[in-house]
Amino acid sequence: MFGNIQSNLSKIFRKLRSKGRLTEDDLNQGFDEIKRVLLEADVNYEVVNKFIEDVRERALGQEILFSLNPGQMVVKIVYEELVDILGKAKKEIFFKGNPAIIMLLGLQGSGKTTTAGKLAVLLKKKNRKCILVPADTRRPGAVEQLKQIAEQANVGFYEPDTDDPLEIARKAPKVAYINSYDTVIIDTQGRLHVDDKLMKELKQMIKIAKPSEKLFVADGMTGQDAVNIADRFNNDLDITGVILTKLDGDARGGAALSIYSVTGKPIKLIGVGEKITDMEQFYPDRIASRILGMGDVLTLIEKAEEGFKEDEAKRLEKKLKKAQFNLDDFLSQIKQVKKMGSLGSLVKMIPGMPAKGIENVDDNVLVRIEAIINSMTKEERESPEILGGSRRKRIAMGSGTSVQEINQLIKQFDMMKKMMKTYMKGGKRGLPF
Ligand SMILES: Nc1nc2c(ncn2[C@@H]2O[C@H](COP(=O)(O)OP(=O)(O)OP(=O)(O)O)[C@@H](O)[C@H]2O)c(=O)[nH]1
Ligand SMILES: [Mg+2]
Repeated sequence: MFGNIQSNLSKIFRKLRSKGRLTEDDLNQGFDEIKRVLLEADVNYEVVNKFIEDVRERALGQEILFSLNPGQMVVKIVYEELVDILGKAKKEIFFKGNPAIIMLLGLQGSGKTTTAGKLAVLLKKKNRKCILVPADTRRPGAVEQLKQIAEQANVGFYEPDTDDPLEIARKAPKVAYINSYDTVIIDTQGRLHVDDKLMKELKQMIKIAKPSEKLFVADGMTGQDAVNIADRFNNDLDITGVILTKLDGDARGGAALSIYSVTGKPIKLIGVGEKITDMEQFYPDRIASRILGMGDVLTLIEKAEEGFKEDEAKRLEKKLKKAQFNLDDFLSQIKQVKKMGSLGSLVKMIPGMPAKGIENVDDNVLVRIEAIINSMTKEERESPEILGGSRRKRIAMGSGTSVQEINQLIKQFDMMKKMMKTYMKGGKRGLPF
């Protein structure tokens, strides 16, 4: 997620931090570079301009030029301003009425139907009883697609007896109520472009169904286009929030960074993969830290908690905090990660792990890491610093790997530990700079 923007920004910050003192020229040059990176990521032009002006004003106003660590100060300001334009705080899905109605809106292929299933899975965890309603009756196969997704999510499905979306919007809530569903998720039709006919139909549906949430589903890969369309939907239909999909790919970040500032409507959830469980709450602070390349220990811990037994997660969290992290933890974490699927995305959240290239960590590599660690004694796993040449040779023999691979593993482990220490020193929200 946001790999390019992340690596470009860290280059700029590294440069700024490498200077003991910063002149006004240094700062202005830094801001120009940040501006370029944001524009390259397809962030809306006006949003970028305002962002840079806000950062500049704060930076120059805070006597940054004389502060002890000016580079760090700049990063802190950029981080806080990023959190602001991303929407400040997380926003929950809002439920009103029985059943509560959630409508998913958006262009063709943005991910509405997939999102309907993901949302139902997410809400099930909050004890909501969902029924999926197909109001997209025009595209062949659309009803069937949603039906299969409902089966997969193991939630209710409304079988329409008409092709008229308005009729469906009228009947489905009643059927849901009779069958004790408390949440109705309506999947609507997408069009290639925004057109008046679509808007008119959606407006009528909204009038009939009275949804408490009108969520605009936007393709996170598309940058400013998504923002313009969101703006149009918002003007016509007064959307209540946004779901950004496909952030697992190489989304440049433009949509995520602009959509709240342009529409005033918060991003509530993000889609991070094709699987039905690949949806997350959107946390502006966590995304900002991810964009700044800090890794995302918080999200990692939260994900881990779902997969781990509760006490195992607590133990890990404690260790993470103290940065007492040994090779056993490294291994058990990798094993848990394996269970949780989507390895690439999880590993990327570990602080210090480079965003690029890590996607290539495949199961084969994991098996070898596991073999290496299993060939170590208990003492060696707890204190890897005792691993001298002869021990490494023995472990290589025992695990069927090579000394180089062991060297590499230890190097990665050391790097991760070091990054965690730095990160944790500043508290959970601190900056590792
Ligand atoms: N990688 C990834 N793919 C996604 C995500 N969300 C949706 N997709 C994919 O995007 C494609 C389109 O998704 P749909 O849910 O069918 O989109 P839609 O908005 O319902 O499309 P129409 O019904 O044609 O308007 C599918 O191949 C999905 O698997 C996501 O978060 N990540
Ligand atoms: Mg669809």
